[in-house]
Amino acid sequence: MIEISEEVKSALDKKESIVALESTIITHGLPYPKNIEAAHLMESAVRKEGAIPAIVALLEGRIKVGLTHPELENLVSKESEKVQVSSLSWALKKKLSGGTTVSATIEIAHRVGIPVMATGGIGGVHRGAELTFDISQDLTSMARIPICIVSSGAKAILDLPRTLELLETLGITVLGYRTPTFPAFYTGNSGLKIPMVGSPEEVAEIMFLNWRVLQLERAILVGNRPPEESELPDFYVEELIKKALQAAEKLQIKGKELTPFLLSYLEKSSGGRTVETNIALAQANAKLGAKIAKAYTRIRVETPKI
Ligand code: PSU
Ligand code: MN
Repeated sequence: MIEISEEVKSALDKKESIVALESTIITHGLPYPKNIEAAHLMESAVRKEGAIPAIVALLEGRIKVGLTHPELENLVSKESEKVQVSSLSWALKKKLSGGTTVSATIEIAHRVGIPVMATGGIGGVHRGAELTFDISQDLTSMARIPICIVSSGAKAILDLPRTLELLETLGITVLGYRTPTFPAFYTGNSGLKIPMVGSPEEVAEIMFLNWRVLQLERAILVGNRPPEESELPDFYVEELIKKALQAAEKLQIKGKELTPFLLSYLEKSSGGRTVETNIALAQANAKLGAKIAKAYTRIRVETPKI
């Protein structure tokens, strides 16, 4: 069912380092044509570190790992679905095209043997989830898929303290990359303390310990602060988020439409500033993902038996 591009296939055969990239950020998270630019920037960030990028997406009912540039153009040029793991089989049956969320992407990437995925910010517990029960499938997939996810924490539109609590409940290892607190997507510091690591090698060793030694079948989340120069002031972001949430409530936006609606509202109300930050951090996460993938490849080569 999974079609792997020639480049990614050859990288898998040669045991080279690969970074999976989710595609809902492209189809639903960022506006056209910035979304294509962002995809290219993420891919080149991975390549610059000497790893191979693999955008995962659905094209006319086929699961693709490693979109070619014409396929990427094809994906963004038409109506596309937001495909979570729960709607994957339905989307395949209906021969749809769509962006795969973190949840669907990690299930696919893990199946083909890619140990690292990068995105902007994972989904999590929405604000007001005690009433709506809106909690992202990203978390439940992370609780069962052993893959390293590099992100700038969870998206700021969410309830970050509750998201972190749920990550803990699910037994997901959360690490701050050179930071002692959970990043808050558009800003670097949520004030929520997490364990810190200092290098890609250290992350790779923890991946090895979790999966190969302790046999824990769960994701590892590496929180990477957004680049300092692209951070937005937190009071400014918070004001915009409150307005976005009010608008969503008024328009009765729910379920999987909520996150894309909020992100697009923030883009418009900030005059595009949130999109610039989102692209900058996604690029930085792709770069760190590549460094981690390379460090993990080195460990795997050094200990071939395990
Ligand atoms: N990171 C971004 N922008 C995005 C996403 C991540 O910078 O749009 C996407 C991912 O695909 C993630 C999804 O899985 O948002 C979460 O959606 P939801 O809250 O509906 O689970
Ligand atoms: Mn949801």
